Amino acid sequence: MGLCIYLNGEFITDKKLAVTSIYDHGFLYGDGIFEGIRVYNGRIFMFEEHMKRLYDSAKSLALTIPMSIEELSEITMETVRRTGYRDAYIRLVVSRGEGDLGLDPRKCGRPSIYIIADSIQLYPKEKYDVGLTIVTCSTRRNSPDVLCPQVKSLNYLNNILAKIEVNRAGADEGLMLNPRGYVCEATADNIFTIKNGTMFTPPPFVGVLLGITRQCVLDIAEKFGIKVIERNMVVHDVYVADEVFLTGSAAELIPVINVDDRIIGDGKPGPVFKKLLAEFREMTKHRGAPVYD
Ligand code: PXG
Repeated sequence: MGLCIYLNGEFITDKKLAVTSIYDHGFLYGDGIFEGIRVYNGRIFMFEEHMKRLYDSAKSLALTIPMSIEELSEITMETVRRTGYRDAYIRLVVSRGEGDLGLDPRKCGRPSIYIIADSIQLYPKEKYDVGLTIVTCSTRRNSPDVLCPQVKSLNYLNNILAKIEVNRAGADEGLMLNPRGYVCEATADNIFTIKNGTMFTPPPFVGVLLGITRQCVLDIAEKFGIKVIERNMVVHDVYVADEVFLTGSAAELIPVINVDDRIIGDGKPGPVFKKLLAEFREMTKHRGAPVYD
């Protein structure tokens, strides 16, 4: 029991043996897609949503995943089952496959499927208690008319460039804007603000990935009767918010207490955030597709 990797038909438990062709266009051109999925308490959280998003990303790239969503879901299940882990992180990658040194995807035979089921690297607990310091990055988020952010592609270069800025600034995370300067999201997380009890988050068309955790938060807010407005925001709106937090499959809900040296609220994770996080954690305990009998 331990890490398990599915690689084009084989289950591999030794990381060193999980190797692929350097002619894979996923490697040569970032031509492929991925999902990052959590397993909580023996259940794959929001599994159907992640699988649907994967197949939508594939469709957008005219990449035909060589099996049905049901088959790939079952193989993903089996990969997790073989780890024996009750809490895990799944990285599901589909690339265009092995081709030649030209761009032409027709030269690639069959798309490659890689599933990594590994133990989860949690964010340090104190980050949830103390909150993150973030900075606005000069690297802009992809424009939807260039590469739609709904496609969770293997090309994350803008986000990586933003992360390099974050590291240079000694911050925890970065705020990415769209080419017009509207707030989009962090480098791999969506953003929410709270002002006078109302919750705000950037709308889809501004150029954000419609995160699955983002949708969970919208659902929880509805359940609690919290008013939510999806609208364009500028950095000023973030600076003057009462609360700011990020959401993502890996980060879950994580508070932000400093943005470009502006202290958010009283500099501590706020009450709305705490309430939402508690409900989210509750949700992860019993929701999801069971891996084990
Ligand atoms: N925005 C972007 C750009 C993302 O890549 C999210 C928001 C949050 O989406 P979900 O569906 O996870 O709530 C993502 C998440 C990781 C990892 O290690 C995750 C992402 C990208 C890179 C790494 O978990 N995507």
